[in-house]
Parts: sequence; C-alpha cells; structure tokens
Amino acid sequence: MVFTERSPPRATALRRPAGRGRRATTVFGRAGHGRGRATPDPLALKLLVAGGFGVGKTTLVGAVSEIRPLRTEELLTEAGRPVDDTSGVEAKRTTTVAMDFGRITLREDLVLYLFGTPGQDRFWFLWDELARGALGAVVLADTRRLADCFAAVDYFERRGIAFTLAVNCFDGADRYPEDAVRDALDLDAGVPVVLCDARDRESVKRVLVSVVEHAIATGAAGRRTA
Ligand SMILES: Nc1nc2c(ncn2[C@@H]2O[C@H](COP(=O)(O)OP(=O)(O)OP(=O)(O)O)[C@@H](O)[C@H]2O)c(=O)[nH]1
Ligand SMILES: [Mg+2]
Repeated sequence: MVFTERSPPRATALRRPAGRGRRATTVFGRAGHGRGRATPDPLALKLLVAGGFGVGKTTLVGAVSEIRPLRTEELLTEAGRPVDDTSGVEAKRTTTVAMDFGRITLREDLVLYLFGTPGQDRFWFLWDELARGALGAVVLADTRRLADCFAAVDYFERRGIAFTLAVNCFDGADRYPEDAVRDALDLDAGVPVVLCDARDRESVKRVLVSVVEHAIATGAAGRRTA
C-alpha cells in the first residue's frame, strides 16, 4: 500500500499488521585505547540505517559520514527488473548488496558508527549480523511506498531495538503530518517520527540525534521498570 496524490493517508487503509516485541538490552561501548589518558576515548555507538528498497539509506550514510563511506553497490540489471521496483526513484542505477558503513562524531565524546542495511528482501539474512550490538536504528520511509518499511519496523519492534522513523521527503512526494505517518504505521507513542532529507547532512544529524536520545531514554525507562 502506498500514499499517492489521489489517495491521502487513511489510517485504516494503511495500517501495518499488528505484531509487538519485547525490549532487548542495548549495547554501549568505549574504545579501550585511551585508558589512563586525560581525555577518555569517545563513547562509540552502533546505529543501523534500515528501510525498504531505494528509500535513500546509502544516500543518508554518505551524506553524514566524515570518512569515505564503505559501499557495496552493484548495478541493477534487466534480470532484476521484476523484483527491483524503482518507481519513484527511476534514476536509481545501483543497489546495496551487503551494507553501507560510515562514521560521524556527534560530539567530541560521542562517535556513531552507521551500518546501512541492504533494502531488498533477498538480503534479509544479513540483518541479524548487522543488528548485533546496535544501540538503535533509523527506519527510513518514503511516503509514496510506505508499506516497504513495515518489515523493518516489525524487525526492530520484535527485537526491542529503539528506532526513529525518518520520512525521507523526496522532491515531488506529498508531505504528511508526523501523526498521520505514526497512525499509518501503528507506531508506539514514544517512537520519534522525523521528516528529513537524506541528502542533507544537518537534516540527517537531527535524525541521528533523535535515535540516540530515544534509545537512551528507552534504556533508562527499561532500567527503571526492571
Ligand atoms: N530527490 C531525492 N532523491 C533521493 C533522496 N535520497 C535518495 N535519493 C535518490 O534515490 C535513489 C535511491 O537512493 P539510495 O541511497 O541508493 O537508496 P537505498 O535505500 O540505499 O537503496 P537500496 O540499498 O538499493 O535499498 C538514488 O538515486 C538517490 O540519488 C532524497 O532525499 N531526495
Ligand atoms: Mg543502499
């Protein structure tokens, strides 16, 4: 199910099938090399960038990474045309076949390692490896093809991994209020929904800050109720 110009989002039509998970323990880490030094090593956190095919995951990691991002792009071919739906991103020529990797220093004491997942169903088997040790995730969505992110939302809910739902506002796509997106995806009230431009570094940074804050708040709440 997708949002189109003629069919504005109706919560009932777009509702994601129900399915809830438990909260898991989140993982924080500090690189150990600076022990004993005046300035401690920065806290290093792992975040995933997930979402449907062609929603802008590789673009997002590349926009914000301070190192040359690692990419694993392969050309889209004629053979893949029946399964690789490029409607809305007709200019797309490549697809991620393993992962994206990038790094950003949010503050001098906080470094994020970003792992972009492959978007196509046939690479799902990689997700469990990529998700290991992740503090949180970005689920990137395109409102023209909202259903494509259902699986990613389900994945993180089931594993109790905190995530922010980031709507990548493609040029020419209709804009919807955050609450309409939240309703359509049946997200818990606490899950942040952020509108973004995956090509814009500052916009992506806001998304990442949202994930970190949400994951820390979720972890703190979990500890209080434990
Ligand atoms: N107009 C616009 N185009 C975008 C935006 N984000 C990505 N694109 C374009 O959309 C296409 C898809 O972007 P990718 O970053 O490869 O998407 P992906 O989610 O990594 O794709 P897969 O790894 O194949 O699932 C590319 O042609 C991008 O240039 C955006 O915010 N606005
Ligand atoms: Mg990609």
